[in-house]
Amino acid sequence: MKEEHIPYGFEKCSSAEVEAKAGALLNSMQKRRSLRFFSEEDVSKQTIADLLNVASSAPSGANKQPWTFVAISNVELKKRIREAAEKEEQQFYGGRASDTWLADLAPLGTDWQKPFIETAPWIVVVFRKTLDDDGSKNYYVQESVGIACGFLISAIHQAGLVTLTHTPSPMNFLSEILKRPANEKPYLLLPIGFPAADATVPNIKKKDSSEVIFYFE
Ligand code: IYR
Repeated sequence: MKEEHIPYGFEKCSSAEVEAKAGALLNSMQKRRSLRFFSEEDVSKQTIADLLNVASSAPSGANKQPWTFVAISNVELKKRIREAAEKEEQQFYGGRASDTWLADLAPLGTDWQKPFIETAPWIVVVFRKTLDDDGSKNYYVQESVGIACGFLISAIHQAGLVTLTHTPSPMNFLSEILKRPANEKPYLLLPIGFPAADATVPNIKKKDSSEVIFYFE
């Protein structure tokens, strides 16, 4: 059944303002980096709630919002998740990953150890809903949840915090530890917090825009 349409309430900016806003956003977003070294400094629950509500405002297939965000600051739970993630990662780095994959990861300097899962004040585990809670179909689930996570990563940066997209593989242990129902599958784990005072990042570069952006005018 078609819903009533209501006015959008758009606040129009001049093209000069639009250009200035886009430029400022580019400048800000180009400073974003995936961080692996976190401070133990606390982040308020209100902050996390606001960021997760930004993520949950993302567009999704048929507006079904096929996601669940589980935010964890509980120390014992973070420890259990770290231990379970490291068990999987030990196997990944110790033989499950192909030599090509490990060679591709080498510039990042990652290994099986994931201390950030415990150090960061919050970790958020994102679940994708293969089916909705009422058993109805969801659409473009991977795309929708990916877009919501993009919103979240961007919001975390805009709020002055840092994160990392961590994908322990396989990550079914997250469903068990966090007691999620069978229609939800773990999608991504994001530690959220402030960077450690001595945090470093690998000296890697993004592709030049000429390699990734093409125009027809
Ligand atoms: N899940 C592992 C491996 C890993 C895989 C990719 I692709 C990365 O970009 C980074 C890491 C880990 O988190 O270390």
